[in-house]
Amino acid sequence: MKILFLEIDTERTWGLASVGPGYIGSYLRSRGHEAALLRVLPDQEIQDIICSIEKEAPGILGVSITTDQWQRAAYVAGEIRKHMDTPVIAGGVHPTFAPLSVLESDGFDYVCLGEGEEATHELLSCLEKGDGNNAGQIENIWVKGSGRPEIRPPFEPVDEIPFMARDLIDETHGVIHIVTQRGCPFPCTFCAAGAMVDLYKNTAYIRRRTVDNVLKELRQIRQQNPLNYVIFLDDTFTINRTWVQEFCRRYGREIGTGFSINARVETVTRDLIALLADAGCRHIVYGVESGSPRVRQEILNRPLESRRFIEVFNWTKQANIMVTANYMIGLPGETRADIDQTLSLNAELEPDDFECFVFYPYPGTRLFQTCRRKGFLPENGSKLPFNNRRSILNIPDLTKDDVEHYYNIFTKVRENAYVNRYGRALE
Ligand code: B12
Ligand code: SF4
Repeated sequence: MKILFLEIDTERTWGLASVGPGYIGSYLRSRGHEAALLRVLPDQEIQDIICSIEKEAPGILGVSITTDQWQRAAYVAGEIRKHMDTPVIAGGVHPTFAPLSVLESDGFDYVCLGEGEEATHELLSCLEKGDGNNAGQIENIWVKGSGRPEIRPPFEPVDEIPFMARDLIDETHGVIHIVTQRGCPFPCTFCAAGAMVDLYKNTAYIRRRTVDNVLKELRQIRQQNPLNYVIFLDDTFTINRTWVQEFCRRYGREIGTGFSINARVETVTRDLIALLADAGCRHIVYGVESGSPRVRQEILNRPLESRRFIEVFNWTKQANIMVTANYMIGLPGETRADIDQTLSLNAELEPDDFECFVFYPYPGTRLFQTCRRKGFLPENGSKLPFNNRRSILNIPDLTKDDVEHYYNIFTKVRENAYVNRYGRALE
């Protein structure tokens, strides 16, 4: 059977399509099915989308959905359903943690909770045999109108998951994206990665590929395509020091192409950063989140001294690695004074670049529950745009206008820093 994955672009078109379909498509192909990708552009007419789907003639449509993509995905799937009855399955973080709203929406027949490789394979095999009525027995697959399915154990051993199908994630210019682990062991209250671990009820979801397996994938890519730069997508690449040390020793020798990672300052040392630099690391993105120790400890569950960030940012710059900081504003319980501390910490850190996101409560996360319990979430919350620029929360001490005001300040600071550094305006 053929699955056509729809990548729903929102107002910002991410260079990379969702990685979930890259993995599922590859697994399905290894089991004799077909898989293709269709990018649905933000302003694309429905008729045009339908024509493209008809040309592909899939047996099923698959949509990977983050909360940012949800509203447009629901609209597009609803419109598609008016024209064709091809079954549609949704997966990814949003359907996993808000499955009922997805199943209540007209365009979706199935939701995949958690990992999708084996579950999607079993569903396609069932549909191919005309045995759709039995789909309700498949672990992880929630059929519209049926009860919640059981969750199967995570895929093991993780090295046996087929490498991602590159054509399904829309990579360009030889910039290669690699995932080396599934799950994250940290308990950050705002993040859906931790929620995935909760779904599996223990840490079994957290698995890392061997260094051997990761390098094998890179070598295989290099044989078939240009390999100009590697972006490791893992939320925290530096979780396991021994793994990273082995990786650095071998990557530098066997691959050597420049790469970037995401990290947390708690997980690195000066020596590890030097090793990463020697192996070819050019850029590290650190989640700083807030400059206020109180916010980090009480709201985000990331107790940490501010001086640790300063130290690690200095080590990173001294190793000639570009450094980006990620911040969040508009958190439940945050005050204007806290956000001022974030601005001050940014001035001290002097990152090469930073991103400031307005906080949105993602389903499945602890802060989502907090916002609901405290009445900060508006009734129509799930209908408001999730664009990480304007707050949707009704927080007594921090109004939406306050958050917008600070978002504009961060934007100005970023633009000015860019002009000072590069002598030209940020595009
Ligand atoms: C890589 C990554 C990206 C990549 C790719 C995104 C993607 N959807 O794959 C890029 C750079 C494009 C990206 C962008 C953004 N991201 Co991002 N990203 C990640 C990250 C760090 C890793 C994802 C990963 O490697 N997954 C590995 C694969 C194997 O796991 P998976 O994606 O869960 O897929 C499995 C299952 O979910 C399921 N599945 C997935 N899709 C489908 C589809 C079907 C049909 C089926 C059946 C099953 C299925 O099967 C897959 C294989 O087992 C996650 C954190 C995390 N650990 O999930 C955040 C995360 C997904 N991102 C997040 C966010 C918020 C964003 C951004 C808004 C930027 C930002 N402000 O941080 C944008 C929005 C992108 C968009 N299009 O809307 C949030 C999403 C929360 C939410 N509820 O929406 C996450 C969870 C981090 C967080 N802060 O909580 N991101
Ligand atoms: S924010 Fe980063 S470190 Fe924290 S749980 Fe999410 S992925 Fe892990």
